[in-house]
Amino acid sequence: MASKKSKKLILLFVFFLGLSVFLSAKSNAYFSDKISSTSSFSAGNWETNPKIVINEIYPNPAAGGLEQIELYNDSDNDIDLTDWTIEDGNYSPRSLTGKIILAKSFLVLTKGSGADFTFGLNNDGDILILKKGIEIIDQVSWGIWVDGNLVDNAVNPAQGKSIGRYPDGLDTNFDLLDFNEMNISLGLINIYP
Ligand SMILES: [Ca+2]
Ligand SMILES: [Ca+2]
Ligand SMILES: [Ca+2]
Repeated sequence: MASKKSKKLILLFVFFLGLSVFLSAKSNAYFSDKISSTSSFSAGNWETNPKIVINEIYPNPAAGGLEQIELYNDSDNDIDLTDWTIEDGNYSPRSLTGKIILAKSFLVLTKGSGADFTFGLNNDGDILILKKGIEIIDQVSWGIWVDGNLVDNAVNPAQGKSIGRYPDGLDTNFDLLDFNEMNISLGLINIYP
């Protein structure tokens, strides 16, 4: 009698043990699915986000030159910049609608009335912000521009020189390291100084 009862208890115990293992495995699997799908989603987001960067900045042109900005498309797809904007520290965005940047290619924006932008790139420091809608895709500060973290600002280029990422597209989000003063190469690959 007693052994039958304890057998029953053991069976019951084994049943609940199995049930709890099953449930925890299931919830773990669910949890890990959720985690992995979340992380792959955000990784995917980073991957599929258009990998366009502000690649070279020419704020202090040689006499007679125009300020210019080079964008670089570090993805394998051509990207339509409709609804994209670029702005400097005056935060008056200029539309890039109608422009297309080809895969692994450059797009040069030139200052001038009727040209691509009219804001001035301050020689002693400024910020450039590239946006897709309201989403910031890339931003770069140089010189003395106060962006909350002066330490990582890229250097001011001398007159007639630019600052550019080397290699093209390098983006560690630490402008001082990503950008070097270099000879201008607007529309062309950046050349190490
Ligand atoms: Ca300037
Ligand atoms: Ca900064
Ligand atoms: Ca270049």
